[in-house]
Amino acid sequence: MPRTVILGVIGSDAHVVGITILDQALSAAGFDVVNLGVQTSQAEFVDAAKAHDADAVLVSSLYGHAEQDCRGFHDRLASDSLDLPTYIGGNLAVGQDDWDETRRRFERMGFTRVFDSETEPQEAIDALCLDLDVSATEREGSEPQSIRVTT
Ligand code: B12
Repeated sequence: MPRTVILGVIGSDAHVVGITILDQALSAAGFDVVNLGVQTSQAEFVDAAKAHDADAVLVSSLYGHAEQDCRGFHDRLASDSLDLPTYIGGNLAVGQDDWDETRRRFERMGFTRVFDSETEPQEAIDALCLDLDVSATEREGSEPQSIRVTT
């Protein structure tokens, strides 16, 4: 059965290229992707997860305000009884900082997995397959994704 993932860029962030690539890669790998696009509020993520009976929520943030945009996000999910893996990825802090500390900060906020801006789509696909118990048979036919844009 296809797994449904909610994907979007949180807050006032308008960087669209990353989620477009993730959407294409996840769709090609057999996931049903509900792409909420850019400038998505916490409420829109939660409502979409509920409406689509989602299996996972993938949050993207590039502009450096992820921490403030995600504050209270997991409380909202919990208050709607949504217990599902949540991933966040992108440029999660302002400027250069210690990645391990950034990762730990977002894990403490409740995210299941935290990805940096060097993440290849295949890493997210592999993690989803693991976290959602997608069997090898179900994965057959989905080619490894090597889509990459260098800026
Ligand atoms: C293009 C761009 C823009 C364009 C965006 C156009 C558009 N509609 O998309 C414009 C010019 C509008 C823009 C504006 C701004 N930008 Co800009 N922008 C970039 C730039 C050059 C490229 C981003 C991009 O498209 N990358 C290509 C895609 C493929 O990569 P990606 O987005 O990183 O996504 C990949 C990974 O991060 C990862 N990923 C991303 N999300 C997720 C989520 C999950 C769950 C997973 C698993 C993985 C994952 O997978 C993706 C695919 O491989 C980056 C610098 C850079 N080289 O990254 C700056 C950058 C992101 N921008 C930056 C800034 C500061 C801004 C502005 C605030 C500038 C300003 N003062 O106005 C505004 C914000 C406007 C807004 N409201 O969002 C900073 C952010 C700094 C920070 N975080 O510390 C950067 C890093 C530039 C810099 N070095 O300072 N920007």
